[in-house]
Amino acid sequence: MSSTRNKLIKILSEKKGEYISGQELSEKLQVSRSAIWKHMNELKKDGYIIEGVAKKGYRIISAPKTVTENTIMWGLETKWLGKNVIHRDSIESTQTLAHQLALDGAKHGTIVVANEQTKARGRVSRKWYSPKGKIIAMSMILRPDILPYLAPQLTLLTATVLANVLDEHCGIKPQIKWPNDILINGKKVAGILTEMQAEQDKVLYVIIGIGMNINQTENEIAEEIRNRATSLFIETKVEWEIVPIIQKILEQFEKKYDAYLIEGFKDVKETWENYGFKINERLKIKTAKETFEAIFRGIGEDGALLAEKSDGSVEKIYSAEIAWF
Ligand code: BT5
Repeated sequence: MSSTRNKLIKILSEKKGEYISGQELSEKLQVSRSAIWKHMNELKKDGYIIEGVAKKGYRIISAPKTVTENTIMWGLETKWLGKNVIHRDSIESTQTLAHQLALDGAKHGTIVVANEQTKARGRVSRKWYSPKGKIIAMSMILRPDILPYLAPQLTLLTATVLANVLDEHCGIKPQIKWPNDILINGKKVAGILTEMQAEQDKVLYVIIGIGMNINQTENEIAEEIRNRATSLFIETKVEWEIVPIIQKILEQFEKKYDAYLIEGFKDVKETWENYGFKINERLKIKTAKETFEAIFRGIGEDGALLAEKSDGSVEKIYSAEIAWF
């Protein structure tokens, strides 16, 4: 997208539906009024509904519903996150492209979004289903000034953002299964994949991948996962617009992330535990070296899973799979 068009969307979105004259736009963007008119026509082709009224100027009535660079930026109220959007209709994995872009120097806050992924992955290279037009598939490139061992906290932070957005925007009470699954009624609706490039004591970049099932019907959920996966549509019987959900996620993430860097993990811990799945219940915990049963006592000040063993001692677990009975 041309940078002029980008700026045009930004200006129009800041006007929030009020008219802005062609003259003012041409001054702000330093292009002719006929160039403005051409850009408006291009936006209309993209699906924007734009009203042009003599002597008043232009205003955007509505943005298209499909996910594109433009539609994500239109009306997005962030300072640094999603100011650079890379969109693909179909891609193997937004995560893979995000790594390439980060290595090529992409800016903090760049996001990669796709309508479909053909080779998306979960943790330890598990398969992630990402069917066309029905899902959120997004990776955020971040360059946090934190020590590498703290990066898993960003996964927990992201989980609280997704849970909050489902709660506040969609009216759903989700749960978070440690560390990275978002569940509705016990079934997974979203997953988070955090990957990092770091030196000994410096994070070079972190990529947070978010996959969320939005509009799949039951039949459109892959058979292999049907008994344990769900979508917003299945849960609410409403077809959701994807762009506003992406925007809410970006806006909330930016706020929480900025606050986290200043104030630390405490607020994230509290919110996480509000949504925590199976807290104070017995879990089966499988780490790389053992499998044992314990009572899940929430998360520690650092985000570790707190597992109370039968002798009453509490162990901190940093990497494990959990199951229940
Ligand atoms: C995750 O892994 O939950 C992380 C998923 C991250 C996906 C995003 S999409 C954007 C970005 N680009 C990528 O390539 N990835 C990220 P994990 O905790 O390992 O869970 C994987 C397991 O979830 C699979 O083994 C399946 O059992 C299940 N699963 C696969 N697809 C699913 C889906 N669409 N909905 C719910 N569960 C699914």
